[in-house]
Formats: sequence, C-alpha cells, structure tokens
Amino acid sequence: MDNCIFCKIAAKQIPSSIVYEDDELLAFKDINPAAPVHLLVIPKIHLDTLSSAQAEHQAVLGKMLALAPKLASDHGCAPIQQADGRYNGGYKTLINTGADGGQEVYHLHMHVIGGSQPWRGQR
Ligand code: DGP
Repeated sequence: MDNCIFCKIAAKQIPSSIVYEDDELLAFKDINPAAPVHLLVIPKIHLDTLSSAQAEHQAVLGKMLALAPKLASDHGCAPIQQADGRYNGGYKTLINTGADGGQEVYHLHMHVIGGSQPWRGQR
C-alpha cells in the first residue's frame, strides 16, 4: 500500500533490522524499543488493523502468534520454569488496535517485548 511505512519495510524499500522472514511474515526490531527485546511481527499483506482481518486471514494471524515463542527463544526471553514450578523470564505480546488502542502505525503488527518488565504496575 502506498505511504505505509511497514509495507515499505516489507518491500525492503526502507531499512530495518530484520530478525525473521518467510513468505507471509516479517519480524524486525522496533525503532523505539520499550525493553531490551522489542520486536514487531507483521504480515506482508497490508491490513490496517486487527479489526480489518477477515476469515481468510485466520491462518496468517495464527502464524503471527505462533512466531512469538520462537522469536522470544531466539532473543533469550523464553519463560523458564524453575524447580519450584514458578517461571522466570518471559515476554509480552501486544496488538494495539485503533486510536483508543494506542495504534500509531496502521499496518497490523504484533509487538514482542521482553528482557525486562517495563509494563509492571500497568495493566
Ligand atoms: P503501535 O503503537 O502499536 O502502532 O506501535 C508502532 C511501533 O512501530 C512503535 O513502537 C515504533 C515502531 N516504528 C514506527 N516506525 C518505525 C520504523 O520506521 N521502523 C521500525 N523498525 N519501527 C518503527
């Protein structure tokens, strides 16, 4: 889509720090990281928001979610269960949707945020 920054990143028309790519998805480092690990996962097809997705997009939405554990593992923030059963580490997945959802870039993207807990104390 014209004038979509994430479409331009997907098309390699503007640079980004790519950490994963396949036929349908791209993952790259957020330009303004909120934590030591802050990645964005996008579908290569343009969807404005999560609410723009239709039934035909279920598979790509599933792929986006399923990619998060691999990215977290690759970047050292997979949750690790301790002997007492509690978990250390971990990460947050987040899809901001629309103005009230805090969405700034109108190309569907999922944040994968880990390596610290900047959201502690927030919802
Ligand atoms: P959101 O509020 O969910 O729409 O977050 C958009 C995120 O996109 C924000 O954390 C900053 C990031 N971002 C915006 N422009 C660029 C860019 O040109 N390159 C990269 N790597 N990230 C960007």
